[in-house]
Amino acid sequence: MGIRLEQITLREIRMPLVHFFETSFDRITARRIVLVEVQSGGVSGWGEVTAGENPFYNEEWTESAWLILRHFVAPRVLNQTFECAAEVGARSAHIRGHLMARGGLEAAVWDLEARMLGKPLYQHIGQGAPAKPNEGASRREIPCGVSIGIQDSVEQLFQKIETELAAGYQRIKMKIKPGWDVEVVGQVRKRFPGILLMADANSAYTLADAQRLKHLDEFNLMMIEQPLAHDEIIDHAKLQAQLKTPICLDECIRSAHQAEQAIAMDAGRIINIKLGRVGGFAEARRVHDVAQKAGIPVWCGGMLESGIGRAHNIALATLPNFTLPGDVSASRRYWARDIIDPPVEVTARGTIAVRDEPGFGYQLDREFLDSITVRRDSLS
Ligand code: OSB
Ligand code: MG
Repeated sequence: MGIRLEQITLREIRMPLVHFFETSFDRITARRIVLVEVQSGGVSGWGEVTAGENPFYNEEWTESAWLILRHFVAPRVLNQTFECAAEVGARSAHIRGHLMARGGLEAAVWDLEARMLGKPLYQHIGQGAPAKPNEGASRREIPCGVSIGIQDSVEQLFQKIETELAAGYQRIKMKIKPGWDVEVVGQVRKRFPGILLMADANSAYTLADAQRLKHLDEFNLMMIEQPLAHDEIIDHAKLQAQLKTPICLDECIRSAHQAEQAIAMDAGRIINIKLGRVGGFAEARRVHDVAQKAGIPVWCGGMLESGIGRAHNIALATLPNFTLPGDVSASRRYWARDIIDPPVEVTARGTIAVRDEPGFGYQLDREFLDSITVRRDSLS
């Protein structure tokens, strides 16, 4: 089956968050999200660009993603025929970086291909994946954790954690930064002695902070995520050698090759895989496979996605080596109203049930989507 991309539509939507989200690099209250719709033979596939509003997580942001897609990616794939979605990434591989922009389009083509085959996306991406130790097929329910941003007070953080535990979430990730780290993590651990807890620094430290970070070893954290620079692997290896707590790599893993290098030098013992950060499903699967071979567990990260990106993350997290609870959680934690129907919901045991409809598995709420679209560009 060939896929000819006959039309590509970019949209930007604006969605206010129900609660601000603060990391070591910024605080945001609303998202500006680029969506990509690809069409072939009357069928549409959808993808979401996971770039943030500012170039602070990595170098991409809403505007750069729009321009790269409009001027460089779309012209290279429009009216081209692909054997399969896995080939799409290569067509824009000579564009340096901009993996989230490229990944948004790539993911849309996987969704399109799954729909053309009448298959759920999770089954489609799972094809050829090595089986889990005890089961033959993909996971039908994915384990969920939550990522809780920096709050205005420790009391507010406690309240958030209570709420999420009551909802059933299996692990709590808290954001840290200098000034909101060892003390606060210690207080959280004291208040919630038994929970699965981890901390994410989003590159807020350097090796010079090793002594401070070592104090985190006292709190039985599952992992410390990306403590050092966004593009640094070697220093993470130097830090890991001094820490008992496993380091989880996020920002600095953009490809399977980098994952292999990081694993070889023991720069981290867990990998957070984000679909956009690695440029789409084909590379995400390769990162997954490299980690699985090395005995390194992975989990699915989040970028405050709307329903489309969220549904793609759910599909990704069904692959066998996604053994740890991820950052993919219910729509209602982010949005008063999501763009998909039904919204993503979490069971009382802190899981998301995988849906069996073709493609990403949810209906689009078109009317709402149109009402929050602030610009649109259709190319054919
Ligand atoms: O580092 O995982 C991160 C959000 C924006 C940018 C970076 C990160 C995050 C999150 C939120 O932790 C995960 C989510 O709830 O989508
Ligand atoms: Mg992170």
